[in-house]
Amino acid sequence: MKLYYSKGACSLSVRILIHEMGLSAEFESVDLKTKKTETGADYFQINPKGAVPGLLLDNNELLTENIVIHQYLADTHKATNLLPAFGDKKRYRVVEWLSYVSSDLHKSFGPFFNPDVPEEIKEKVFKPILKRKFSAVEKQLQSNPFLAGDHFTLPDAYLFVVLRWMPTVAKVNLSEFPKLENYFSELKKRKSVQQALKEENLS
Ligand SMILES: N[C@@H](CCC(=O)N[C@@H](CS)C(=O)NCC(=O)O)C(=O)O
Repeated sequence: MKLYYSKGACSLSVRILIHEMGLSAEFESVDLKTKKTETGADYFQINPKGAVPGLLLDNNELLTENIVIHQYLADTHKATNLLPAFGDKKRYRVVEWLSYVSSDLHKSFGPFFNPDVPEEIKEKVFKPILKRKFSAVEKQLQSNPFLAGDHFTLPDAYLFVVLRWMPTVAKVNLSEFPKLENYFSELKKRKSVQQALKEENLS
């Protein structure tokens, strides 16, 4: 399989999970501005949505959408530590958080990635929304070491990526969220996370 990714983008969560599961994969970077891949291919021809991640399967099908790729990888490799099996009620807690990270946390960064949104609007309108969304996660981490309970599951890989954007993209200091700050520094020590960061030349 091959992961189409962009440095530091949400596709980093898939790379973390690939290493978490000990899978082998090829990686091809995509310039999200020009929509060209590192081999010069037109990414729109590969993925009409133009977004990463895109996971090219061995049968040449392309799978898109973070939360679908996450579940596909865990299910097809029976990684029930990352995503409990069908029938296990805990599965829905994992998917619940996965959905929250994707649709609430990730998407709240949209205005901060957009250079056309004035700084004042970012500060006054979008930053409070972002902080409120992260406050719910801070609360969850007060009684749980990981998002869905006592061990690392799929949404933790995704949360790690969006937490990286807090100071760099949204200019929010993580010290405002002590549990999240501690969680983030613990995740940075994880082997899969370190390997993924190293491969994308990120600190
Ligand atoms: N709905 C997609 C969105 C993924 C997404 O927002 N990817 C960003 C990078 S973090 C991207 O490729 N943006 C460029 C674009 O959409 O043109 C998913 O959940 O996987």
